[in-house]
Amino acid sequence: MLKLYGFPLSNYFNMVKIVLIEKGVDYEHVTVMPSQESGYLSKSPMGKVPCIETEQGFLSETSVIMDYLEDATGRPSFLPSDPFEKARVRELIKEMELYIELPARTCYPETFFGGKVSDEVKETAKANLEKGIACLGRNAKFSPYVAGDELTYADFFFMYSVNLAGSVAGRLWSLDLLAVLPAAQTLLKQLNDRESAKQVAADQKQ
Ligand SMILES: N[C@@H](CCC(=O)N[C@@H](CS)C(=O)NCC(=O)O)C(=O)O
Repeated sequence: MLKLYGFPLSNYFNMVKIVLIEKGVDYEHVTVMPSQESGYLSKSPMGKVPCIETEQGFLSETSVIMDYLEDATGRPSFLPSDPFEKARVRELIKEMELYIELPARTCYPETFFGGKVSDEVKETAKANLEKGIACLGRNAKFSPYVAGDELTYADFFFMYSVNLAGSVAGRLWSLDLLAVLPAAQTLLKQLNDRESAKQVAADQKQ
């Protein structure tokens, strides 16, 4: 059986977990924290979570795991069959990761973990986040889903990444990051209403 390594407070872990739930794939959860110990680095080369263990070996990097699950498991599919539309989904995921998730992440220590982040880092993060959200606004469709009328991996990435970026902006700068994207707010609510999302949220709460 496929094993999913990670912990329920990790947003990346939850992106993979919701895909497994939505696809009805049986899996075993192995609770691990990110680690630089050699035992874990042999599974996840950067020591990050999540990673998965398949019959052939380990895989890490969330978007890569999503692609693997798409190819290795049955329906439902969360990628369009048309090559261009498929690439568009991957483009949206890459943009969300590079230009929203990663800038927001530089402020996670102060936002979520009681730490302190320098004003310089915060200013850079704020400027980059605003650019990243503008990029999403230009490139995503939100009609109603991120890439158009079908639920795709971009939605699973969006719901667990952009929501935390929103928390960063709200807590650090009293800024409503999604104010400029009302359709994104509607979609976030809609995605969070899915049974799979409720299960992820319940496990997170525990
Ligand atoms: N690019 C990785 C990022 C995963 C990631 O950053 N996970 C966090 C937990 S949410 C982590 O392991 N952080 C520990 C670290 O960066 O060393 C992916 O797509 O899976």
